[in-house]
Amino acid sequence: MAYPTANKKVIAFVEESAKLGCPDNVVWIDGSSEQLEQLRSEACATGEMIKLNQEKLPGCYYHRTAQNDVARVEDRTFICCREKENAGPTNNWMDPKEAYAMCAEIARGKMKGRTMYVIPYSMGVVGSPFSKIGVEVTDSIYVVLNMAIMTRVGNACFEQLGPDGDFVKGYHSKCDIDPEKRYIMHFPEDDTIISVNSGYGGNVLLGKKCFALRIASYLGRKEGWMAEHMLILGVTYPDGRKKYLAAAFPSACGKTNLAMLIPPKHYRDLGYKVECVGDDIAWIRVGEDGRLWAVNPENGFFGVAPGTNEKSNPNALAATRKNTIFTNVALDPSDNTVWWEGLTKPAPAHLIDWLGNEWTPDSGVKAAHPNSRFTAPAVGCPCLSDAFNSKEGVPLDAIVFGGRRATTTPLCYQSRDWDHGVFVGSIMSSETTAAATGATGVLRHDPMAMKPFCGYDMGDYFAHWIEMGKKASNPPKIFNVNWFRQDENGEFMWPGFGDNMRVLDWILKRCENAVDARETAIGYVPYAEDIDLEDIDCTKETLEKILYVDKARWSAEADEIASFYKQFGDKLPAELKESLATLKKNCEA
Ligand code: OXD
Ligand code: MN
Repeated sequence: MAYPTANKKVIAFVEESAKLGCPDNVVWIDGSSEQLEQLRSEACATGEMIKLNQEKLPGCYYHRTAQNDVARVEDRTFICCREKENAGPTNNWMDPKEAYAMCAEIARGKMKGRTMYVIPYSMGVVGSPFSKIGVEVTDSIYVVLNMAIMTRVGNACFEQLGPDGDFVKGYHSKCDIDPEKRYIMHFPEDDTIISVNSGYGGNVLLGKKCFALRIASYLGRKEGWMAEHMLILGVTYPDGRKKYLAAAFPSACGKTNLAMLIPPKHYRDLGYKVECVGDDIAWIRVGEDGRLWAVNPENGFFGVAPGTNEKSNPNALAATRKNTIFTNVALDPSDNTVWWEGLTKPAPAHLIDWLGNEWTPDSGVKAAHPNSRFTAPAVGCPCLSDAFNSKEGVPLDAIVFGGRRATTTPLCYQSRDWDHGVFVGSIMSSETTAAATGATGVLRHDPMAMKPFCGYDMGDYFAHWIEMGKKASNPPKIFNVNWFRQDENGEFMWPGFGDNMRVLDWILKRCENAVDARETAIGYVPYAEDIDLEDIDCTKETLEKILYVDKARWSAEADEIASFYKQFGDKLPAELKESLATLKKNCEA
């Protein structure tokens, strides 16, 4: 057979994969629109995808996953490094030999009767010093078509790889979508990922969480850079200056909304603009200028559909109107379009829900799955930054951490310095969401929003963060935000969405030393009068409340952090221990 690459390692990987899965055919994805169009037709012919109304939603398709396969499976996700200790206390671990043998057993022959597709893809702009190449083999057309949106796919990747370049190997097989045999396995020491028995995006689009976070975080530590679960956005000022920030939030906590924020009217009238560089993942390096530079390695948005609407995120909605794949949302049979909770009010009178059942507003169930998704090309986003395709990335002025916290954490605070900022990231906790299987709304620690995505020992990861601060002579300032504070009646106290611009404005002013702040037990908190409250549904009194630092609560939080930290043992950097001791002391003062 003639191969589209002379890279022997790629050929060997594809041949071994075919030997294992025993597909009827092997098809190499070249990235051409003809080939992708052919695959769309095939997927529609078999019912794997449904073609939507091409006038209202040109290039858009619909897909349902199996009912038992709708979110990331953190309990079945493993880091398979040789020493268990190196996976750390927050990851599941399996011995690589055992894991390879188990996966081979599960996957053997499961591609029989199917085609195996070989997807060469680049995370990052092809040819950028940040970018890295992966090859995913899969028996799913849905995966091919999603990867073609989420990454840069095609033969140019082989050109970049050359005859003996290295790449990340990804083996995906749907097998029987058996939840008992579903495994998402990472072999960071071998640049390898194996995913079996799932068809849900986060488990099978191997460029995303598996490569761009779990494997990349491991590579980043080895090579001196960072892979983070962060959006990247740019703010353009009325005088044309641009500032960039990266922000880490746990899954389904509004990263896509923040990344595509539309500023309140009076900011727009003055000429402020927010542009999106990325909504989920940032790869960050130290530049020659001593600043941290970030790129978004992805090429599309795999966003949570419910809640996305003309008001909450018109930019994301616009991005989904063309060339998008919708998964597990509801179908509107009246015009063959899609619907999800929150898209319009009231809901349509009749839909087909994500399970394929007839649905009416009084059915008593959700029409779209809470973790239903759109896979939309980044180019379709009206506020996409010019820097999106930049090979160098963008210089960061600020790093922001945030979780979903009903109490305790104020709307915003700034760390005292880089090391204290690493502490602030490490103590993030948030209520769980539908993005992963398991109970939702449970408060859990999620340091830097990386708990499910760090490919090695999290204690070493904290140390790597401290190290990066030393390497950067001019690092970004670090902040924490919480859009989710609730009052006694469980109502959100901050309106969020576009109004979050007011907090970003304060953050960026702090980066220029253009505004004062109150020094508190936890760091620098805004004075209420420094947050712009023009035309907002939030009073100064409410703002004072959500900026209040309750020392008693923080003292209890400090005890909680101490018990969370115990699991890291000697790996916990001294800088973090010191910050914790300072917090406790400040709360008692
Ligand atoms: C995602 C997630 O899909 O974090 O981005 O689950
Ligand atoms: Mn994410």
